This record gives sequence, C-alpha cells and structure tokens, in this order.
Amino acid sequence: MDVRTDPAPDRPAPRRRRALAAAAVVVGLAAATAVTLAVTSDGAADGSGTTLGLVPMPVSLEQDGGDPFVLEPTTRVVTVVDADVAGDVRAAVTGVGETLGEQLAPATGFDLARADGPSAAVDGDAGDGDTVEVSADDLDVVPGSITLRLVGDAAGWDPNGPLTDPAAERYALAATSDGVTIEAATPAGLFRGTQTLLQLLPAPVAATSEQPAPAGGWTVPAVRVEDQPRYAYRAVGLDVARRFYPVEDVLRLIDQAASYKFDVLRLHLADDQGWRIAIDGMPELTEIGARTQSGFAPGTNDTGEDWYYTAEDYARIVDHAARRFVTVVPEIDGPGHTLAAQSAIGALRCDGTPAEPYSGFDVGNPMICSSDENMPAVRDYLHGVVTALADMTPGPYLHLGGDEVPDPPDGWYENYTEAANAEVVAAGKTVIGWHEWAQSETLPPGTLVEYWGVGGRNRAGIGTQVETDEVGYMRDAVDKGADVVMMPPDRTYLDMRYDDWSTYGLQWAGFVDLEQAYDWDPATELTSPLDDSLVAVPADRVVGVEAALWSDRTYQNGVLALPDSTDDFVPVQQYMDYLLYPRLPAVAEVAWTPQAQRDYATFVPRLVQHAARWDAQQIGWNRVTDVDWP
Ligand code: TNX
Repeated sequence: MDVRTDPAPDRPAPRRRRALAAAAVVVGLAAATAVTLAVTSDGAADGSGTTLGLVPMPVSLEQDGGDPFVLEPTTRVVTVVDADVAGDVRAAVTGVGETLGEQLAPATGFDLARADGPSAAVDGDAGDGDTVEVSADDLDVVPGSITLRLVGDAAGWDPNGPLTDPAAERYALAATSDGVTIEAATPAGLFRGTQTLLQLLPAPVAATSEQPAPAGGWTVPAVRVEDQPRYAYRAVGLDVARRFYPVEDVLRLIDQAASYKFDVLRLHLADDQGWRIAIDGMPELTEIGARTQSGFAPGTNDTGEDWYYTAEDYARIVDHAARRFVTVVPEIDGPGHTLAAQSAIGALRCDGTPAEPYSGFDVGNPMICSSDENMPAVRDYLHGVVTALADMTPGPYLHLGGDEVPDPPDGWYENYTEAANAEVVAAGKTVIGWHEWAQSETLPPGTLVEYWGVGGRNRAGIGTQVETDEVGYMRDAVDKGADVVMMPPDRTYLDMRYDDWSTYGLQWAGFVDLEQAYDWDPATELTSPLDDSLVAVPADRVVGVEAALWSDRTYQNGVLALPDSTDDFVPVQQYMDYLLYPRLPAVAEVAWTPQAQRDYATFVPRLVQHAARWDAQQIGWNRVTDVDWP
C-alpha cells in the first residue's frame, strides 16, 4: 500500500518568550526530594556494590561476607501482617507473595509454598503505618523462608492515591544463609523489595522457561538493603496511538518497567493517527478512529484484530499493572493531535464535517474547533470521554495532553483547557498535561505538568532575555500551583536514535545514547547551568521523571525516509526492545536513586550484568557499542 509522503519530521525550535517575568525567577533552591535513609551504598565487597549488579542502585547496601541464602524447592514465601490490618491491605500483601512465587517459578521450576506468617514471628509493637521505621538491622529472618512483613497497619495507604510520597515505597531487605526478609510499611514497598530480591538471584532466574540451577544454586548473597525512591512518580510512556500495541505487549512492558521499579504507565491513547480505547456511549470513536495507524491507512488492517482496547482489554492492563503497583495514566491528547476524534465526530470541526482519517506522519495538524460558539459540542465530547475514562481507571490521574497546537485562534486553547480541567475535576481525578497546558488560566489542585523541552536548547537561556516559551510555560505551571514531571526528550525520549548506527528511531531531539539518558539531574534540569541562581522550576517542585516511547515512525530508517510499504514496519516488540534496552534501566535509576549516589562510571558495570537477564527474557536489546558488554 501507499503511505503519505510527508516531509521528514522535525520539531520547530521553541519561540523566544515575549518577556521574562522577573518576579518568576526563583532564587535559592530547597534541597531535592528529601531522602531520609543513610547514604551508605559502599559497604559492598568492592566498595561500590558493583558485584551485586542492582539497578536502580539502592540507597543503602551492606554486605558482610556471610554465606548466601540458597533458594530451595522447600523454601516458603511467608507473608506477615498484624491482626488488625484491613482486608484489602492484607490481600495486597498476599498478592505480593503470590506474584513473587509466579516470578520465581518459570526459571526455577519451584512451586514455592506460601504461608501467612505466624503472628509469633511479628513483633508486638508494630505501630501506625505512616511512621514506622523500617530498618534492615533488626529484621527477623524466618528460617528457610522468604518473609514479606508489613510493618504497621498501612492505614494511610491507598493503592489508587496520588503518587506524592517517596517514603511510601520504602523497604528494607536482609538476606542471610537462614532466609530472606523484606519489611515495608506498605504493600507497594514490599513489592519493590521483591524486585530487588529477584535481581540478587543469578541472571537465569529471569528466564521465561525452566533453567538448570546455576553452580552454587539459586543463591542470594548475604546483604542488607535499605531503600526508597528519590521520586514518587516514575513513569514509562507508551504511544499506542501512532502504532497499536496488542495487550500482551503492554503487559510485557509493565513487567519490564516494574522490574526496574517504575510505578506509572502512561498510555497515549489518542492522537491524529488513531483512537485506541472504547468509550462507553461513543462507539464512533473506535469504529472510525481506530482504523488507522501512522503509515497504515483505512483498509490496511489485515491482522484481524481491532486496533483499540476494549473495556475488558483495558481492565486487564490496569489489573496487571495494579498487581505490580503500577498506576495506569490514560492520556487523551487535545486540543491538537485529535484528527482521529475529528474523523469520528464532525461536531469537533467548525464546519461540522468529519476530518479525513489520517495515517500520515505529521504533527501540528488542525486542532479541535474550540471557538466560543462550538464549545457546547466540545464539552459534550470531553464529558463523554472523561467520565467514561474516569470510570474505567482506578488510578487518580487523567492526562489531557495539550502539546503542539500551532497558532490557535485567540481563546480557543484556553476554552479547551478550561472545559477539560472542569470535566476531570468533576470526575474526581487529577489533571496531568504537557507543558503547554500551563497556559490554562488556572490549574486544578494537584495538577502535574510534564516538561518535554530539549535541555540542549532551553537550559542555557533560563532566566535570561532569550528564555524560551517552553521554560516560560514551566514557570507558569509552578506559579499556578502545579508540580512537575521531567521528561526532556534529549534524555528520556526512548524513541530517539542512540547514535548513527541506530536502525530506527527519530533524532529531532538529537541522539540519546546511554550516558545521555543517565547523566543528568531532574532537580536542576530547569536551573540555569551557567548561574544556579536562575531557577525556572525549584527542585522541590519536581516530583517525577518519565521515559517515553513514542511511535511516530516504527519502520526501518524512519528518520531518513518514508516507508515504501507496510512491510518496512518492524514488529512492535522488536521496536520496543531495541529502543528501551539498555536505556530504560538508565532512566529508572535517574528516577529512583539519590543524585549523590549516581555515577555513570559505576552504573555501567552494574548494568552490563543485566544483559544476561535480558537474554533470558528474550529481549531484543541494542548492543550499543559505547559499552563493554560481557
Ligand atoms: C513530541 S512529547 C510529541 C509527540 C511525538 C514525539 C516524538 C509530546 C508532548 N509530543 O507527539 O510522538 O515528540 O518524539
């Protein structure tokens, strides 16, 4: 088939900001997100924890050279909670034990017995979940067991609450030759601890089929870990709109992301090239809007599968994520990036006629007609979409997009943001938007604004006469009360090519090699590198980091040419694996590990040990040449 012959992609350089609001130059930074645990990650045998190969690096790690724990078929997974713990919390803890058993089973072939711990194993003094001290020093190790122990009653913990408290994921882990114990004040903390435990086991444990036990057996080195994330919001974004990813691929990504301690999956569910989620009461959105992908015009769907998620599909994704304490954030972009919606609903256009279905590669297409006169139709659309999506989504956030609307007529952009914000608030959810969203007159309480400006273009101008609009939007975001998620494309856009040898990926934000993805600080991304008194976003307003996999051009040599046919497109799993690995773990560590403990030189020797794990999982990772792989 034919595909559109759009020009090669490039994004306009941000315009210069009209005037610099002097008052908005914030001077004197508060420290970055407080991390209260001791910074002692050098207790390991070689002084840097390298031999353990943990990614992300925990806050604190000690090895005393004791004998390892050996996982046997007779090892029990014991979950321990106090008697007064609420049923849903108790069930969540049990679920962590089940998931660990499921994760250990394929490679070891062990069907580990699980047990709810004897209350005798629990200290009688466990207090209120908010204030418990979790320490690796006094963990009771139950012989022959992996013990997952909830400390306190987790009373304040809500699996669907906002991701604002890094301490909520704190855990401690102790392994001795007797057993392994993980303690945390929340089920989420326990789960993060289990992901550390899996990395402490030999690489073949990651395999999806039974493996012979490694020499020495399935060992866990004697170790004490105390850990918690730097940022509470650690996202992976997946663009399922330009290219559709079947449910199984999304579940696989959730597993991968959770293994590196990400806790958010943002799904870009609607764009010009496709609408990917069934909306109750608005069937035309998928009937018409889901027939296209970038490079796939209507009529080219010969897969026999729908290119959208049904309510059941979406529920599967949300449930799978919830088992791994990953919050799904659905994104419906607007008022730009909406040709799929406009092709389904003519009323979103000023002349009332539906748009042609779009399968090209351009951005900056016409926005929804958000004139005052047309707002009733826009409100209907937003009401239907937002209420349906809020009903399907247990997590607290709805992402409204807001990017790349070239020259909107006066008031149109604000009309749209105001109406969309109101719908999200009425639906009881919290708004997330791209940095342009900060142009909204007001931002509802709790709003997160995601910064996607290229650092290499924006940073030097911060606080000067040539500060860009993008930086200005972030000042507005902070002034309007929002917190900030950092996703500079020259660091965290995993759809960028690594280097000249990358066979796919874009490069409008430059190459993103492994070091580029790793070696930056979210807290100071919007502080001038030339004068640290020039601050657009104070460090204490940065609450998260996102790694994004966009899907504009999922074909070979996409940056150089348009595809000749759909045969040029690579299977989605190949596209994901190649672009996510090895960079995804790099961004994971940016989001998790305190800045003072991060160092590319010590990251790489830990990371290379993961190659065997990726192989065991049959991940088609990119063997980038700037790293010495084993
Ligand atoms: C920018 S990030 C976009 C996306 C593209 C991506 C490609 C953002 C808010 N907009 O529409 O897919 O670049 O790298």
